[in-house]
Amino acid sequence: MAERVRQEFKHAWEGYKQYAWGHDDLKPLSKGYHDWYAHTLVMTPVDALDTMMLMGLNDEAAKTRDYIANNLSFDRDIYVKNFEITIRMLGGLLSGYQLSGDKRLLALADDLGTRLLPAFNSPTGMPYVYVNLKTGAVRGEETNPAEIGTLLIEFGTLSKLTGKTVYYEKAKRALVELYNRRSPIGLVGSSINVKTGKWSDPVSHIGGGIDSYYEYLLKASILFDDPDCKRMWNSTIDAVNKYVADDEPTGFWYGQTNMNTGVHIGNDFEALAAFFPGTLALSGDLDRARKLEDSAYTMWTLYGIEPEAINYKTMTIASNGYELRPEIIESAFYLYRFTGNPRYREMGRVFFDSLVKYCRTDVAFAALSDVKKKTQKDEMESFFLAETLKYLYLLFSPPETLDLSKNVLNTEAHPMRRTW
Ligand code: DMJ
Repeated sequence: MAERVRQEFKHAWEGYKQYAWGHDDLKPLSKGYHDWYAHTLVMTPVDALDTMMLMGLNDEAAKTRDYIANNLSFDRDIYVKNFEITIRMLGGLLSGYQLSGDKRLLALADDLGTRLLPAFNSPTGMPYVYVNLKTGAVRGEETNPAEIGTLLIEFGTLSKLTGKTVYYEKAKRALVELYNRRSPIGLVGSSINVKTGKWSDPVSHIGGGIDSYYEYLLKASILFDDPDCKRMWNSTIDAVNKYVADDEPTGFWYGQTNMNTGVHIGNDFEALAAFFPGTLALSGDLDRARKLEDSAYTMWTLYGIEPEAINYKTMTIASNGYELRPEIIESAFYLYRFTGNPRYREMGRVFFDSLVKYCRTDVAFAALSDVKKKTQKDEMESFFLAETLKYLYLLFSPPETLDLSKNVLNTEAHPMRRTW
């Protein structure tokens, strides 16, 4: 199975190289390319580099490192999304450096980190959504917990590897400022203003927009042995399990809850929320992790591939489409590592077979706009190579391929190794 996954990685990578080389993303149906901004940031190669290394595609990885070192420049007059560029690019450069020792990647990461730092210059210390890589100008004061709280693994690692403490301090302060604005019952909402520090949407959940905030409280406590993060994780997970978890006849789920009152207000579960069994497993809560992964698996098998969101009371689709997302596979990987139960590899085989059956194209893989009709759309996000195929590969590979006692994977599946 690992070899089959590796072959499919090569298939998608060859398609990217042939039709989109040097650009951010491949368009897998029209065989063109898409750049996020006015200049390419060479996103797919940076995001995919450590997957190649873990798969032992060493010649390809060496060529890709050379290309990145010679062609990637952050000296661009573009407003980038701090969160996305941090998790994909900063994370990819740092793990690429740690796996190869190529100092050119660390230099690029340091340059990028410096250019992203002005994002934190808000009155609260919580980052603006966008920052201009050349001028340091910022925009976007309405943001969410994920975009504020999913930075410490990357900025913290950059601090540890460069000796520049400012990166750790800025990202940690943002995380703490967010945590300090939790409600009296310990929950965060969906939107917050970084200038005023006031919540503009009080709906609490574990899905997109909050998801990786929880993940980084736990992972930063592990990677950096940071007792503040551990304390914040402990109190947060207690509140989430008390007010957001929902036991239903259809399974164990997490829904939507008002952050102030604790009143349950919605029954949607997103594909993005399927990262949570993995985080629960990493925290040692195998009981909830197992139950939630079983629920997510039901969601995947409803139509043979995972919808973007369902209503878990009615088991009907709330958002159609499959974006080639990794989360449910990531959770199967953690559960397999921590339980050794072959059930999770069986799930992985089902995920892989669905991907090949419905998303594979002649040149790569395509997202779906409709999981019932299995209609493909012209998108293959870089996380498909960074995460989806990496977690599948790791699920079927021996544990030495990635030692979880020495590595913490960022939210884009870039492994950070505690070398300090
Ligand atoms: C990835 O960029 C990351 O996993 C992020 O945390 C959520 N969205 C995508 C994958 O679905």
